[in-house]
Amino acid sequence: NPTAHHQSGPAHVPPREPACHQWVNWPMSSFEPRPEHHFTFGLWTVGNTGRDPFGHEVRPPLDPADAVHHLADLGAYGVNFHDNDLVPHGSTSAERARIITRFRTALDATGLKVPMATTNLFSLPVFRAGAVTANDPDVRRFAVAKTFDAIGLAAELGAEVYVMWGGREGVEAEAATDVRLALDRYKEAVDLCCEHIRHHGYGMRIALEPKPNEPRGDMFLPTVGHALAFIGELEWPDMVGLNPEFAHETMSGLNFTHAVAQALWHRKLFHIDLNAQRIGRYDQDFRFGSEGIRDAFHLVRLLESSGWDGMRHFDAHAYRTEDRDGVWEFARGCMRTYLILAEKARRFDDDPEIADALAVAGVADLALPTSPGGTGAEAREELRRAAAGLDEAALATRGHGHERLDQLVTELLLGVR
Ligand code: GLT
Ligand code: MN
Ligand code: MN
Repeated sequence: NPTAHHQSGPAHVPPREPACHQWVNWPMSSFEPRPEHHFTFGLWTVGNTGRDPFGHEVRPPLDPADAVHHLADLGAYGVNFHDNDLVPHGSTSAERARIITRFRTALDATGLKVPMATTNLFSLPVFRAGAVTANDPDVRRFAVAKTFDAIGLAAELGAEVYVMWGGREGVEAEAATDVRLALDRYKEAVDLCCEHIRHHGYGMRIALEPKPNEPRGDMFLPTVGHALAFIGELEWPDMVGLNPEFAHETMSGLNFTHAVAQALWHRKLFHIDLNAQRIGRYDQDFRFGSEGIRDAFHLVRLLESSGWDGMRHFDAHAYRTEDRDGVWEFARGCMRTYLILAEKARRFDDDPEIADALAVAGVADLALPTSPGGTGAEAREELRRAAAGLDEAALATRGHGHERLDQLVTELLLGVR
């Protein structure tokens, strides 16, 4: 009787049972990161102090040498940095030398490498209206000179890839820039860096990193596609490629795997930033695979099946909820998820039912040329004749089995295959 129950008052409501969680004790598997997997992290990633636009730091700064030792213990291959992650802005040359010696000692002790380095062209107030695309030529000269110094530091520590992320290249007040001129200046800066690298014989390649917005309202070179087109206008296009980031293409609502595939197709994938991101949000830089696990799977499958021999770099950071232990859980999680997905990708290729579904979908037929005779007049005539003999209605009505194929992907990822 609900009325009686109501009248009996809260004192008679039985106390809530404590929630009981009986988790399976998952056995330790073989997904142990090792240097040969080529996993790398930035000093700014594991060293992220949890500061955000609304809140202060929640973790103390991480000493670069400590970062090196921890990453090596976790099985990473390398560590990357911005000039000022390692050598704080304004350091004297004596301080610079001392810092580098200490860092190099840690690298030598652990065998960790520095495959990539970059310049911080976004934190200093001087870059508030842009760095290499600022309207003020003095700011641009300051930015390019800082980049030359950072390239020198990168070379000193053996980096082979130099990343250019234009964090402040962009605008909020549209009338305050001229995009065509800004691109002239962007090109000028990249050309200057290429000449600088060539002059010193550093043998380094430059990887441009696109991002649509944040911290600027609109940023120049917003997507992989924009950057690929831009490279064609450079003085040394062969020296310049892409460093696409999972979160950045996803922020644009684009398919990151397709962006990476196209960069590979143009032979322009020089480096990659792995993390996780939900569409329509701020730049989240979450642990790899923590969002969009299917997208992460397709990406790993692409990288692994394409024979990508570059770095698997995680440009991500631990949640702000975490202490130092949580940071190392985060780093380990990025690498383990990658390895688990690589294993799933191999299983995908070995699964007979999936092979059958792929055959029904005709995926392998995409490798067959549309015009086997080429593009000449005779071949075009042949193509016409072949098309004329086709049964359009039969082609139009058949199903392609994508539902079954896609469900098989889901079941593989959910661990029931
Ligand atoms: C910064 C940015 C990243 C870039 C880094 C390289 S710095 O953390 O959010 O996407 O890759 O400059
Ligand atoms: Mn990011
Ligand atoms: Mn990045």
